[in-house]
Amino acid sequence: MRTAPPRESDFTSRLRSPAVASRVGVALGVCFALAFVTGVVSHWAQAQTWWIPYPTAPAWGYRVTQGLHTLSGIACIPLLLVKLWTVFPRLFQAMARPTTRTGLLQLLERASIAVLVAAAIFQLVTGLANAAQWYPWGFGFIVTHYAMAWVAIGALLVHVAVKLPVIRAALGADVESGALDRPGTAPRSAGLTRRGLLTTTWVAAVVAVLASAGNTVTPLRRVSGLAVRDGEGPQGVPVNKSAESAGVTETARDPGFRFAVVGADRTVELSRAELEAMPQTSATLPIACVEGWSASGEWSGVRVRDLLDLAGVPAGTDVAVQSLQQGGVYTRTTLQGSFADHPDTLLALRLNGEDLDIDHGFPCRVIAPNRPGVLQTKWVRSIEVQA
Ligand SMILES: Nc1nc2c(c(=O)[nH]1)N[C@H]1C(S)=C(S)[C@@H](COP(=O)(O)O)O[C@H]1N2
Ligand SMILES: [Mo]
Repeated sequence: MRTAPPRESDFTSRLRSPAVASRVGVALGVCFALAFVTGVVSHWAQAQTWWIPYPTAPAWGYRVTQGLHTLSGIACIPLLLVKLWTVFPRLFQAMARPTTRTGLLQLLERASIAVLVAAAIFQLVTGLANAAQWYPWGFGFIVTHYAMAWVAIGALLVHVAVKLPVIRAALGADVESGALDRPGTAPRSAGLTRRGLLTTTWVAAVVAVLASAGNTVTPLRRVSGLAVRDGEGPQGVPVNKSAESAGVTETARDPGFRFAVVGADRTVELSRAELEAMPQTSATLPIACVEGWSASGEWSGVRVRDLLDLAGVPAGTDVAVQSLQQGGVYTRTTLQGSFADHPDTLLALRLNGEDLDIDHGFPCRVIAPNRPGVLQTKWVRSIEVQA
C-alpha cells in the first residue's frame, strides 16, 4: 500500500506556528552569530599569517572566546531541534509551478533553507564530535568546519532577510495570537501553550549550557555532567595528549636532553639544570583548548625572550617551536614576535609549584598569554629562527 505524503494542513498543532518559530529563531540567530564570531576569532588566533596580528592581551581572551564558542554551539542544539519541529509542516507546503515567478522564488527560498538546515546540522554535529575528540569522518575538521561556517552564516542572512516581514509581524503580536497561523491550525484548547513550549525551550538551552560549562567555568564543574574535561589531571590541569600517546616517554626523560635556541648565526644548547639556573619568572595563565575546556595554572620557567637573547635573536622575530614529538600537526608551531617578546611567555619548567609532569610537557613547554591550547607546545626540543 502506498501512502501519500502529508500535506501542510495535516499538521494542526498550535505550537507549530510563526509565533513560536520566530521567537526561537531569534535566540538561535543570536547563538549562531556568537558561535560564528568567536569561531572566526579562533581561526585568527591559530592562523599565523593574518594581516592584523592576533593580540597577546588579555591573557584570558582565548579562554573566554573559545568557551563562548562551544557553549553557544551547545545552546543551539535544543533551539534548532525546536525550531525545526515548529516549521516542519512547511516542508509539505503546496508549491506553485517553477515556471511562474512565484514558483521560481519559492524554489529558490526552499533551496536556501535546505542549505541552511544542512549547514547548521553539520556545524553542530561536527563541533560536538570534535569537543568529544571523536572523529568519525575522513575530512579535516578545522578547514571544513570553518568553510561551512561561512555557508551557514550566509544562508542565515538570506533566511532572515526573506522572513523579516513575518518575523516582525510575529514578534509584534502576542505569542498566543492566531493572526499569522497557517490555515487549519487548531483553536486554543487545554494542553501545552506556546508560552509553555517557549519556557521549556529556554530551560533546555540553559540546562545544556550548564551541563557543559564546567569545562571552562571552574565553579560549575560539579553540575556539569556533560563536560568532557572535569578538571582531573596531574597538577590540577587536564591533559590533552599524554606523553605516552605522543611517543615521547623516553626522549623526554633522557638525562642527555638538551634544549636548543637556534639563532641566525649561533645555536645555544642548555640542559634542564642549566635552564633551572637561569632567572625564573612565574605567570598565572590558562590552557584554553579549542575543544572548549580550559584551566588556569601557575607556571614558572625561563622567559622565551631571555633565551632568544642568548642566541642573538632580535626583538620582534617570529620563531618556530619544535617538539620532541615526531609527526602530528602541533609538533611545530610559530610563536609570533609579539608573543615571543612578551614578558609572560615562558619556557615553563614548573606548574603549580612542582616540576612539570611529563604529561604537561616535561622537561619544558611553551606557555604564552592569550594563546590557543593547541599552540602551547609540550616537550619542547628547540626554538628556532625560521629560515
Ligand atoms: N607536542 C605537543 N604539544 C601539545 C599538544 C600535542 O598534541 N603535542 N597538544 C596541545 C593541545 S591541543 C592542548 S589543549 C594543550 C594541552 O596542554 P596540557 O595537556 O598540559 O593541558 O597542549 C598542546 N600542546
Ligand atoms: Mo587542545
